[in-house]
Amino acid sequence: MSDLIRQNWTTEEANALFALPFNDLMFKAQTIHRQFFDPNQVQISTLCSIKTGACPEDCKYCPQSARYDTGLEREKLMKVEKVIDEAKAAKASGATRFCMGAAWRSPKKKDMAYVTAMVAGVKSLGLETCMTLGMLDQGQAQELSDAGLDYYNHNLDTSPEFYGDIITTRTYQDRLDTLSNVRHSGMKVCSGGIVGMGEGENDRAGLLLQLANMPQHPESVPVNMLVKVEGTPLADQADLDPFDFLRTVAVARIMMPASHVRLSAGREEMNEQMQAMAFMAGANSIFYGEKLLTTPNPEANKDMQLFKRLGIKREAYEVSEDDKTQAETLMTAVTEARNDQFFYNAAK
Ligand code: SAM
Ligand code: DTB
Ligand code: SF4
Repeated sequence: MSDLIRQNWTTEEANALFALPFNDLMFKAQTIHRQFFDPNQVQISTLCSIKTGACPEDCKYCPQSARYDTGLEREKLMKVEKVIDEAKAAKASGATRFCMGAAWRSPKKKDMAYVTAMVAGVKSLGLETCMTLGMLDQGQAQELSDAGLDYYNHNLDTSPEFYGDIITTRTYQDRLDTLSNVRHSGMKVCSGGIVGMGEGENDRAGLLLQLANMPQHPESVPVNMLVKVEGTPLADQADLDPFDFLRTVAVARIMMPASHVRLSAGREEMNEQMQAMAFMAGANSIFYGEKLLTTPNPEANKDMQLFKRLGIKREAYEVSEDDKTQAETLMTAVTEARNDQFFYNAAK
């Protein structure tokens, strides 16, 4: 394994990377990027909110928390059939991964049958699957892994030091425990954070240190720029200097050289030059499609035009025949085991 991939980063090293002159940092990030990836390929994932709003947690950035009046219309868990239709549309527009998100603290026992049916259904279309459902215990992580879920997204969001300013209803350790359960279940880990919440550069370094010093780096690292939503406590947060966002992407690339770094929420507020610079800094994944979970994202054809202008190709994904057969078998088992009422009617 390359000696560039390591888990013993120090605070001083992370701070020193952030302190590099911008051009030196960009050059270093791009140089490392080219040793691990084709610099002209970007992976694309489409998000789908399978359960929207009314979340009991108090994450200060989030439009879906029941504690803030953001005018968001709450929706119950989506029907399995509808989720599969959305996944078909995402596939037709060119996405290779379908990421399903629920505004839950953690899934309830009764939810598991529905979400595992969604995994099997989406996977049998030949898409990679990802879910973000809140905290998981070891049993729930195993159930999702056994259903064929490829990735689980659970963000650390920020540094341990700044975390308490943003969320009080679950601890940093709770998040680390979920990530450890996901890793042990055999699923791939997707974990990153949000910048622009009023944190300092040391907090951005602190977040990346946590991620890069895990026993194994997350395969996927989303770097979100805060989407300021009216009604949330962070609605009036001052803008982050765009160069500080780009520095965070570059340092993520350097500290986790083989991980996909995702240019995530916040692209709607970025111009195309800034997005191009993020790809130069080592970002090689985006959320694709008009909507994130509840807020707008650039239109799909605008992204395709940008890719064309930059000579960027979508990263291909081929589902293995074994995986496809397993998903189809699971789908048959799920549909046979449950009557149509269960499968096709809206879940409670
Ligand atoms: N409820 C689950 C949880 O929090 O684990 C899953 C969904 S939650 C919306 C997933 C992630 O979206 C959060 O961890 C956060 O990093 C990101 N997010 C939510 N609201 C955001 C916002 N306004 N701007 C940027 N990122 C946001
Ligand atoms: C992640 O890191 N960002 C995505 C995904 N994981 C689930 C979510 C972004 C949400 C932005 C606010 C919204 O649309 O509700
Ligand atoms: Fe709930 Fe997730 Fe939003 Fe936090 S980020 S309020 S847990 S939906």
